[in-house]
Amino acid sequence: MKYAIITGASSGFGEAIATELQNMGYGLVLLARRIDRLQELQKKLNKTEVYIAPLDVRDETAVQKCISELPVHISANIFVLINNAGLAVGRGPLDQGLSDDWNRMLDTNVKGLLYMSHAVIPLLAQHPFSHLINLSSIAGKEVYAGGNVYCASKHAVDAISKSLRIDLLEKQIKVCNIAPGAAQTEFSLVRFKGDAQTATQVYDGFEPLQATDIAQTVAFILSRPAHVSIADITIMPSAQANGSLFNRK
Ligand code: NDP
Ligand code: 8X3
Repeated sequence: MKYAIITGASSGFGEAIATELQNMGYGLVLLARRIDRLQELQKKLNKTEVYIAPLDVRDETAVQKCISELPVHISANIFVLINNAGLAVGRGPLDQGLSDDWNRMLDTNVKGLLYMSHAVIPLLAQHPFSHLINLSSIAGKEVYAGGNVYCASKHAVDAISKSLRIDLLEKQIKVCNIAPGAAQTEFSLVRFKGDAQTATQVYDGFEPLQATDIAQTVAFILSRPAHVSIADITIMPSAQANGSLFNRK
């Protein structure tokens, strides 16, 4: 069986991708900090083998330990890494921002993605035409008001995806960068630190993407023939033109 590792599988895109990949016949390695959420998901995903482990991707030692402790039948068959774990914390002018928020975003979105990639690439390299998929954002393509550090972190993901495509060319690992626009998950609730009203207002007056839209995009990427590499996908709600322009009714 082919296995896929998904970070940030306890919610939103990661959870939806896990469901989609189960339906495609993959075994799953699901990682996130909230192990109770992963246990619930493991119960639901009963059509395949699901290995779960608590992991904070910001902890380099924990990342290395987690990957090195995978059972051999899984570690020998890793065909997909989805670097999905990430978050925005706060939104506003830089001079009014908090360094703790910046550190959480940069440590998770950039350094966590590097730690995971470094640990898993040797496993992917055992299988020609395996996939490394990074969740960047429309915020990795352009900046918007108040987005400063989050946008910087996702621009970094975009740059790392491009660099990995060069670094992994000879290893025959396909690298894809996905850049979604506004999607209704727990993302805004996290960004606004539990303020549900402000989080809901983000999606006022238009139909946002759902996590399943991203999961179906991942399924499309993974189902291309070996000679086809989907390098970069920007996917937005129909009511979104760029990082900051929405057609709200
Ligand atoms: P959610 O908040 O619903 O999910 C985020 C996931 O990341 C959770 O499973 C969370 O798990 C995990 N996570 C956060 N920090 C860590 C950490 N330190 N270690 C391990 N896991 C962590 O948001 P989305 O599903 O929307 O976001 C998924 C990705 O997509 C993120 O990278 C986000 O930046 C990106 N994105 C989101 C968009 C949107 O509009 N929703 C648009 C474009 C990109 P736990 O808390 O259990 O650790
Ligand atoms: C999440 C989408 O527009 O808030 O990456 O940056 S946005």
